[in-house]
Amino acid sequence: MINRKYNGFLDVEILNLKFPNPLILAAGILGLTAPLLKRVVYSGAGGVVTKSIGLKSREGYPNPTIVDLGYGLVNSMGLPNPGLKMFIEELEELKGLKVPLILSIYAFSEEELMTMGKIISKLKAVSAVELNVSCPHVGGISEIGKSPELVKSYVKTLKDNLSNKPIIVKLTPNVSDITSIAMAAVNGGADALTAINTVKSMVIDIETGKPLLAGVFGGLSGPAIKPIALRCVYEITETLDVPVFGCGGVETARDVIEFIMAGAVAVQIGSAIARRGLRVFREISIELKRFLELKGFKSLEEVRGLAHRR
Ligand code: RRO
Repeated sequence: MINRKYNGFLDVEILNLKFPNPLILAAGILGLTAPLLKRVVYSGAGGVVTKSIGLKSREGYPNPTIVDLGYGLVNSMGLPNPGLKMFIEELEELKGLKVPLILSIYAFSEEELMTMGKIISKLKAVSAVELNVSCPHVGGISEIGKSPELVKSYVKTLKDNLSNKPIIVKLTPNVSDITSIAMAAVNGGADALTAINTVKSMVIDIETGKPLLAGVFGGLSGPAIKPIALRCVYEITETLDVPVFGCGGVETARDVIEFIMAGAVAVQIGSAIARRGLRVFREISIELKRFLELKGFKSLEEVRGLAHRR
């Protein structure tokens, strides 16, 4: 069993789930095994999102799969995962987790999603599902998140086949109007949104004159995309009254405050762990409390959406 202390006024309740703090592990980092996910919780995360899991296993792309540019990471992992049936063994070990566990999933067809929804409905360890329709460099997935019709239809299919678990839809920034995609997700039955997945990008090896990543295209994450993510959260929450998890370049308490002021209910943290280690969760929590105390805010709710005031 994992014992942890609650942090008082950093608590947030979203979708009837209690998060002891608003700092949640983003999909894709350390989310493939039960021991790693437990370590993230011990390190002070308020919740965790698993690596995206599909119905069938996938090897992912050959190396190199990640390039560190200093101001951000470009990854082209290619959705490596053991498939849902194998991953259930990891989830079995996570039943006693003291923070919400969000299962990230993807599907190449609505039939696959139907099957997955029925299986996931029975999984006690799963508090919510994050539907990934937004990986920028895996064909068959990236197209879903750019089409309002497909997003609505995929979300509805999941909704119809998933009982008793909220659905979060992770959106791509690689569209001209993210609000219309957000609206489609909500119309399909999404209970919350995550903004944003990585920004489609590439890196060239000037020695060979070829793309550096084996998958050619990749997704940019980290500090470079924070202003884009903030803009997306702001645009969505300006129009829609739906909980939005901010994701993209969160490294400090200042970043968290910016996302909450833009309208996010909580944030997800990924690349910062690669850059600073798992201590980011505790360090940001301490900084965050200090900020709230200093400014006289009694809770994060008082900060949320401040940037929308006119
Ligand atoms: O596995 C990946 O290559 C990957 C995924 Br599923 C995603 O959603 N976003 C990303 O940047 N990489």
